[in-house]
Amino acid sequence: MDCLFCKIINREIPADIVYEDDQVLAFNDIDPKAPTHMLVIPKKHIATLNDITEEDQALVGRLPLTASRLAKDLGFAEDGFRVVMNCNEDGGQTVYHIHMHVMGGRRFTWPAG
Ligand code: DGP
Repeated sequence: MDCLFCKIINREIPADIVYEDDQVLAFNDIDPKAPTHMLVIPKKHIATLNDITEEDQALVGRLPLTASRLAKDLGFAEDGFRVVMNCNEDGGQTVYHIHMHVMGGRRFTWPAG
């Protein structure tokens, strides 16, 4: 499958991996928008948020669970952090394998641009 993030999962492309279990992978974003900027992805290929099915509920639930665990481990959970999931073109999605951006280490503004 010609998917960048599947290639990272399969170690065909290198990445700075910060967490892995049997269902999810987390690695540092190549173009960070905060002092810490990680991506948490399911190992199952799901192209967009629109493609999530009922059977994916537990798997997708692991994304915010992993995000908050990483934020706690890295020490910015209490100060706060930002998670983002972009969907399709208007949402700003550029890689079509769902991913949760996890950004911390600075104060964010709202609304997002
Ligand atoms: P989005 O625009 O929401 O689809 O975010 C895709 C993110 O993926 C973007 O912040 C940059 C990141 N990214 C793209 N290519 C690579 C790569 O090869 N390695 C890593 N670590 N991150 C990547």
